[in-house]
Amino acid sequence: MTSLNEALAQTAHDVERALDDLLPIPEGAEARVVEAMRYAVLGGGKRMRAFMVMETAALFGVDRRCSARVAASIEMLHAYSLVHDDLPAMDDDDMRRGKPSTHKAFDEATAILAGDALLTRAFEVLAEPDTHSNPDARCELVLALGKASGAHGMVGGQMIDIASEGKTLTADEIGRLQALKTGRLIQYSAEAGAILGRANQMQRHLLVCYGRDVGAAFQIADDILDVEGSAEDVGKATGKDAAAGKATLVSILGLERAKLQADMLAKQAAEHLDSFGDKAAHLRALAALVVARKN
Ligand code: GRG
Repeated sequence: MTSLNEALAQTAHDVERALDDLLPIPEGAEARVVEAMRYAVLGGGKRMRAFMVMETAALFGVDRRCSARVAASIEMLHAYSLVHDDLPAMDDDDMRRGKPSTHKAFDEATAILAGDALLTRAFEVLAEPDTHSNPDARCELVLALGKASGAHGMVGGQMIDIASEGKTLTADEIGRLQALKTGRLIQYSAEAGAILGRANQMQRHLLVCYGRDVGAAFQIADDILDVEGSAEDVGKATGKDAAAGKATLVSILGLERAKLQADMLAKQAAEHLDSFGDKAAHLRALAALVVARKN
């Protein structure tokens, strides 16, 4: 069995290649938007969502060429959310992944279009026949990603976040906001492998629970990094939540209890994988890494 780090590096390599293939630069003036898309999605990021897709798919012996396409699709959608989130109208961040944000490297209009086109391309890739020979599987992937990323998922969470500025949220309200804003895409990443592998209902449910708990642990770890991490390690400005007076589980529970909560969620996530045996070792290790990470 390869180590988690080797497996993460292999996935990053496979997904990078898939993204490169899936985003060819066209002739003509529209080339600029594809250059911005490539700038936003290639050559950076931990590829955690991609890894979850490929590892959950591997539980069912799915061809890596198919799971790499779904992994590339989720990374496109994730990159769109980061490009739009960094815009002056949203979080107004100049740096992302240790380099200038897309609107800084290009311009705001191009960044908006690049985000839009990454979002659209993500769904297009899922619908293409090379993603799965069974059209039902492709349709289920499109449906699940739509639910996870739209107004009842990530975009809804972002809206709640914006609407909550200056308000005091309860721990439950913060939990819901985060489950939508970041949790749903991470949950989808684990569910996607089950869809690709034509898993039975129980297997799919267990992977959804795993993804949900990893997502919740990830978000608490992100909030802890915003307090404890350095901008150099994290690749973007830190301390933004406190500066914006934003309530997070860290500000409500305190650092120590937030860390305990994240650890508990990571352990619970791993327990959902018991019935998958040794094949799920990397996914269990990922749950632990999510709360121990420094970036
Ligand atoms: C603008 C439509 C729209 C949605 C924005 C997800 C999101 C909603 C915004 C991202 C802002 C943010 C920093 C959220 C905190 C959690 C998060 C998604 C962090 C970035 O994900 P990582 O750490 O990033 O997986 P890498 O760069 O490793 O891919």
